[in-house]
Amino acid sequence: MAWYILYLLNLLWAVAGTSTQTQGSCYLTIGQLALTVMALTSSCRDPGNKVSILHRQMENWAPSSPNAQSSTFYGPSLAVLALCQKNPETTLPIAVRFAKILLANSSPFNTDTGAMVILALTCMYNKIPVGSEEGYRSLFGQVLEDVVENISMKIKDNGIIGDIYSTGLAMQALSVTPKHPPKKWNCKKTMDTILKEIELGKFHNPMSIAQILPSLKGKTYLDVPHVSCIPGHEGQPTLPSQTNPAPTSASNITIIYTINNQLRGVELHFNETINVSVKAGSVLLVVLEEAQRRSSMFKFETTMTSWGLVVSSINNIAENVHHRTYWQFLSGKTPLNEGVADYIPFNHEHITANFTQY
Ligand code: B12
Ligand SMILES: *[C@@H]1O[C@H](CO)[C@@H](O)[C@H](O)[C@H]1NC(C)=O
Ligand SMILES: *[C@@H]1O[C@H](CO)[C@@H](O)[C@H](O)[C@H]1NC(C)=O
Ligand SMILES: *[C@@H]1O[C@H](CO)[C@@H](O)[C@H](O)[C@H]1NC(C)=O
Ligand SMILES: *[C@@H]1O[C@H](CO)[C@@H](O)[C@H](O)[C@H]1NC(C)=O
Ligand SMILES: *[C@@H]1O[C@H](CO)[C@@H](O)[C@H](O)[C@H]1NC(C)=O
Repeated sequence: MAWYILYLLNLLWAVAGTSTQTQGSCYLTIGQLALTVMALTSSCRDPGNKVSILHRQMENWAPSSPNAQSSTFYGPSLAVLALCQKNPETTLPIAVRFAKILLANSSPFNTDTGAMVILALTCMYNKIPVGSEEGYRSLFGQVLEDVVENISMKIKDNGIIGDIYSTGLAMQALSVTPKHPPKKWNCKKTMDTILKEIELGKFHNPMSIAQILPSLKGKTYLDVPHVSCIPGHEGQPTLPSQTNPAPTSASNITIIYTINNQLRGVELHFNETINVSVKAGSVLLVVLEEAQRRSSMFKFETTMTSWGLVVSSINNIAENVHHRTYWQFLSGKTPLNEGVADYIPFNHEHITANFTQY
């Protein structure tokens, strides 16, 4: 039992370590710093001065704009959660300011972010120091109620909450929140559907496993401070042996691949399509490589992240956090719910990479 959690947190820790290396050892985002603190705590290591650095960064944090997209609150939610677990009293002013910003924001709801907000503010709600103003309770309670209502509207008939990759975080959120969803949540149905998706092989990305595991084991990120740290009990988890099935078919399929930039620099706009032939069962990344091999117009670059490779630039147009631009991938008109290194396209599928804003 325990090693599952250890495995998860070691994984998070390893991931945190990797991103430190790729981005230079002194630059971590607020969210990465928060994940590092929680991963260290739960693998029985001392986060040292990282907690006070995170505290200071959150004191100076402000949303990128008054109408910032919800997903930009994901990292700060992780920070409030990590700080709340370490010291709820000193986190109070930070959490109050964060809660007020959330109430004032009206951008479209994002399930992953909503789940993380619920975990963070539930931690605060449960740890409001005795004798504090009643106002804190009602502020956190109000935000929790709103977000729980929004998340409950994302519960589908088959139990999936948002999409399959937000369901794990949403399950954690719904199982701890003091505010009850207006729509009844059938936890067993969600669990059954997720187990089926796992059998179908949808959870092979290590980060997707890390985010679904706690819910399957009846744990949440709120359990992080309660991991028991007995010296000498940090046994190595046994990793399952690799069971990749041998590729069965060597036949080729054709993918119609479009790259579209109507956003950056009028004189740089382009809308190009190419037909690419790849072996059936290849991931989308192979399609991009084949397109690049055939035409310099389809040149692209990738960046390594916790979820794997992100396509950061195509035809010299690069994503930019300050402009909130990125390359969104679509099948027809539907955004993909996996990255290029995981998604397996089907024959004659029309894949578009569209330069857009979040
Ligand atoms: C914010 C966010 C984004 C932002 C990231 C930029 C930013 N600065 O905020 C934007 C909008 C650009 C984005 C893009 C995409 N995203 Co996104 N994203 C998230 C979200 C909500 C939070 C990530 C975060 O802040 N983590 C906290 C920080 C501290 O950790 P981090 O490791 O530093 O975070 C980085 C990575 O998560 C990375 N990243 C974000 N999304 C994705 C997706 C993929 C496939 C990869 C490899 C990396 C990656 O960007 C983060 C910032 O640098 C997660 C939700 C979740 N459950 O994790 C989804 C999530 C990771 N994204 C997802 C997807 C599908 C995508 C897209 C593929 C969507 C699309 N159709 O194009 C694209 C990537 C396309 C490409 N060019 O390769 C899925 C991944 C599922 C999977 N099995 O692979 C998630 C889980 C959402 C979901 N529930 O479906 N995303
Ligand atoms: C709930 O969703 C609505 C509609 O997407 C949004 O305007 C509102 O800001 C969300 N509320 C919270 C607290 O996330
Ligand atoms: C891009 O090209 C496709 C056809 O190749 C066309 O259907 C689409 O409307 C074009 N989009 C823009 C924005 O020009
Ligand atoms: C690409 O394939 C589609 C059908 O799959 C076809 O209609 C189109 O003419 C092809 N384009 C090129 C440039 O080969
Ligand atoms: C099959 O796809 C590979 C790339 O994966 C390509 O090199 C090869 O030329 C393709 N074969 C045919 C017959 O198109
Ligand atoms: C592509 O991005 C542009 C710019 O953001 C946007 O206007 C357009 O609707 C997007 N197209 C699709 C199919 O999402």
